[in-house]
Amino acid sequence: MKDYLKFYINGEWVDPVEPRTLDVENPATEEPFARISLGSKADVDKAVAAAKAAFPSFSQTSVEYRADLLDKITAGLQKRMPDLASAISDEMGAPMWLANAAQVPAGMGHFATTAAILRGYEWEELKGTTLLRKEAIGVCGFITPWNWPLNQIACKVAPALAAGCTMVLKPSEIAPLDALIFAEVLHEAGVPKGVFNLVNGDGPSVGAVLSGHPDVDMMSFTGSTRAGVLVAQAAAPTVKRVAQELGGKSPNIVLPNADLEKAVGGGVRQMMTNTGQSCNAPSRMFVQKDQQADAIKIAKAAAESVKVMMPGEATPGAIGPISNGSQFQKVQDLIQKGIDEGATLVAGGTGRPEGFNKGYFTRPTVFADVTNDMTIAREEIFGPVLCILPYDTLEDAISMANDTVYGLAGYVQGPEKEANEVANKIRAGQILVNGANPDFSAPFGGYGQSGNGREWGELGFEEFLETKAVIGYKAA
Ligand code: TXE
Repeated sequence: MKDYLKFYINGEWVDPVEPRTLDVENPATEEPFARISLGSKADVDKAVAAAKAAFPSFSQTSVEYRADLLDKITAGLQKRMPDLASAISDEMGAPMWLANAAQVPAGMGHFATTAAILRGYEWEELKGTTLLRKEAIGVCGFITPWNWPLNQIACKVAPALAAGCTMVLKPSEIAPLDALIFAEVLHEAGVPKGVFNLVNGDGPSVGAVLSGHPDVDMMSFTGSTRAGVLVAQAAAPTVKRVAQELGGKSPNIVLPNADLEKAVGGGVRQMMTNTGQSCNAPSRMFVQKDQQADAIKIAKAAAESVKVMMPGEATPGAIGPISNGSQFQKVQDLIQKGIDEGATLVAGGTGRPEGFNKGYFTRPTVFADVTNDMTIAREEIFGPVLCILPYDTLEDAISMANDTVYGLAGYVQGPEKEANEVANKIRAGQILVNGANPDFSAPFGGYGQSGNGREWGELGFEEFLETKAVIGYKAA
């Protein structure tokens, strides 16, 4: 058991105002292996005060200075990659291969992409005698979850630093350890004191206080729609900007003339990645009625070929446990609900996979004959569970795809022309055509209850800017 009891405030590692601790559990063993402190309002006040004091000078630093800082952070993250990968693996159960190949590189990617955007960004635009000027929004509050922990921190911190903002981060209390290493990297890179602050804690005590803090100008939240609404409610009386990246139930439309083996097999594997714990996971697969039997055969074989392994031993493609006990129970309950509501269980099911008697390991599961009104088609499961829904016509598929409260991502498989047309009809923030890889320079964010605003790339950077209009402007 290791203690990580300090917070990073005003450039120093400090004790919490009131001692209160939380054990961090390894989801593969169900054993606590580390302890963090849980912060309180007094810690948030200290961190926000430090960020507020640092803002006037940091926001006036040069673009070159901040771009160089981002480069130094990228180099620092690269150096600490082994530590970051094993912290993420221990705290949320990512297999080491995935932590090394995706969890850490995704985080680093945001710093490199943002540095390039910053170097080419036009901060002023003259329209006649009106000057439009971009300025940093101010002090930002960040609340992040446990499923892609470093990625979700980096995609907020990188653009905020680039913009000249100062900030307070509350990482997930379930996966807080990578964030502490991240803070060390920022410190070593020379981020000035007070610019970046970290307070650990839970949602109701630290997250809610940060969200409602009068000296915080913007909140950026990633997590459940439930908590995202609470953040927005707490933020409303102080009229701050609120960016929300929330849940999803993303459709994956397999066109009738798609390569079925590739489309269905690829869709299953993508669903299982990170043990199904990605907000943009393609969790509802639409397959034409006549192709059900073939698709089910392919999906069954693909799901059964996904190995479930201990994170440290997992071979590429294998999945680890679900990240925490309450999420494990939620996934188990939803699999049971799918069975109870009459969906056909094609692969997997409730209970742990063979060979496991502890740890939050879950069987890669596929349901067929799912209708869009079933609970498993409506609620975000956030586990390795795929629903296959049959459709008659493409119009039916599109209308079912859009019949959801969410709108984070969409997927289309099939010949380009038709796939592009379908992509235009899906109401979601990001559409991936024919197994495309994520693009860190493309905006990421949702329609509907999947959120507000965009992260990643230039649009993600601009979320941290205010626009000032200087009217009657004449160059002096
Ligand atoms: O998330 P929470 P949970 C979805 C997914 C999952 C479900 C529940 O469906 O099954 O959410 O997961 C902080 N004020 N996603 O309960 O509670 C909390 O401390 C301020 C989707 O773990 O939303 C943590 O830092 N903050 C998702 C963060 O919110 C509050 C990623 C996320 O935790 C708060 C994770 C409050 N009142 C879960 N309550 C995605 N979009 O990627 C909690 N928090």
